[in-house]
Amino acid sequence: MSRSFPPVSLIGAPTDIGAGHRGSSMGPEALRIAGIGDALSARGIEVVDRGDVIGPRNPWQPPVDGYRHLDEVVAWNRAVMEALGAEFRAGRMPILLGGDHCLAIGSLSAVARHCRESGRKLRVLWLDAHSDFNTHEVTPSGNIHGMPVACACGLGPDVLTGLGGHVPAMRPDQIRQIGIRSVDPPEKKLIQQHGLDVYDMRYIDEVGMKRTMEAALDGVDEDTHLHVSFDVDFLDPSIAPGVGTTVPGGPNYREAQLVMEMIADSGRMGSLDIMELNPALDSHNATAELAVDLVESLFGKSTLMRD
Ligand code: NNH
Ligand code: MN
Ligand code: MN
Ligand code: MN
Repeated sequence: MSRSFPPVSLIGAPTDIGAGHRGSSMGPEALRIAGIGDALSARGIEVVDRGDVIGPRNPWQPPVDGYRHLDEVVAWNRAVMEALGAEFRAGRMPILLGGDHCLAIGSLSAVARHCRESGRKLRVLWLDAHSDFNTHEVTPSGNIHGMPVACACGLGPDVLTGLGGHVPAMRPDQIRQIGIRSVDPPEKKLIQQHGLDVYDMRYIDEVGMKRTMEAALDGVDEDTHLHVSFDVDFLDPSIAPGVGTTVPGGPNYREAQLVMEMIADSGRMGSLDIMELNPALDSHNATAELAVDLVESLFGKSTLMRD
């Protein structure tokens, strides 16, 4: 099958403001060096690199009231939300190059707003080892990269939950989490209370990745905007060491390719985050190169034999 993709805009957000390890601030440049722009152009996609949004430096302070760097996180997310919003208004597909995963608060706010304004249905695929559903009351770390899904569902400080002007930005039933294998005990309670759909590694091991993705994509139709939030720590650390919080037992190379291919086959991806890549912990940019390889599949590469 041949597909056409809308024009793509790359937007870097070079910060580790919400993480517990320094270094994901170098993620956007590592993805560029791994050739993300050329890889997409080579697939016939019109790509513009908008450069980086800017925000405050990381003061590397301990958490206050369960949040580390809340003011700075707000500033970065506002910048991300505005940059993505401009791309949606221009009819383009934004790819956010993180940066740590707290920046998904800004991208989810922008995507939710785009869907409200265009009357489209929203489906978020959250590819991650972690659920990122913590609140300041229960967080074990104070790191806001563990909180973006909760914030999008209205659990969090007003400055973050209200970023896009509509609280909550989305409902839990619009989200599917895939690859989960590290959830903090009180976070698990919150997930159960809010009915979040989690396809954890146990589920994937039992039913297989194909059926997992069929379930996660069920109900996606031509009116659906699919947002993919790809935390690189989703991948097994044996193939993706360049992240701050590795968790063993993740999807292998072939499973990850299938995830991307099935998303491509849906034809509905409207926006993408590539988050948590940490070049300071990587080996010769291998994790960045793997991320680019997977992004090519997201844009239809590995299904060429099925044309
Ligand atoms: N759950 C932990 C926390 O909230 C770790 C979150 N780390 C992530 N999330 N990388 O994707 O601190
Ligand atoms: Mn994450
Ligand atoms: Mn993670
Ligand atoms: Mn759209």
